[in-house]
Amino acid sequence: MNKRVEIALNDQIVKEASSSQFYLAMASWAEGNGLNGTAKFMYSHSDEERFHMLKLVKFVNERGGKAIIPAIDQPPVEFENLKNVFELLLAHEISVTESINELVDICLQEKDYTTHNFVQWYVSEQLEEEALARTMLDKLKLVGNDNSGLYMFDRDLESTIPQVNPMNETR
Ligand code: OFO
Repeated sequence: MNKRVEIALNDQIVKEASSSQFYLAMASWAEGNGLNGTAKFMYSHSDEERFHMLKLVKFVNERGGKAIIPAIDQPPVEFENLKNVFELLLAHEISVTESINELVDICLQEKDYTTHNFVQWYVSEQLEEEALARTMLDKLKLVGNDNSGLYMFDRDLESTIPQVNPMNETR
């Protein structure tokens, strides 16, 4: 496997693993604050990110590279409020999209079209995740500080959770 592509894929493994831990921290915070819908959504999102990481690990190893399982910085323990959680989620997803775009660029520069093809899955995934985060934030802006609105937002989130367990997805 092309060395530069391998390094970029391993960097992406770190980002996906960090995303998983970040959303796990959000899930745990939400659970501790009685926001059960948000907690379920974030637990599920954390699982999805772990799946994104695993998909990269397997791809690197199957193509003759060496996947490195990274240590991860501790995510925050406390969040200001629900809006803050979704603001951080959107900012995080935007930074992951930038790094996926960087990865696409490296694949093209190195003429690694197989990896380029593989990475397209992540390009679409980021598009969906950013759109979802923006929708959530728009809703939260409408709700403001209204407690009954926040209650309904949290309750509605339960039905937004993907029904399919990403860990069972095949590529
Ligand atoms: Fe891995 O999809 Fe977002 O971060």
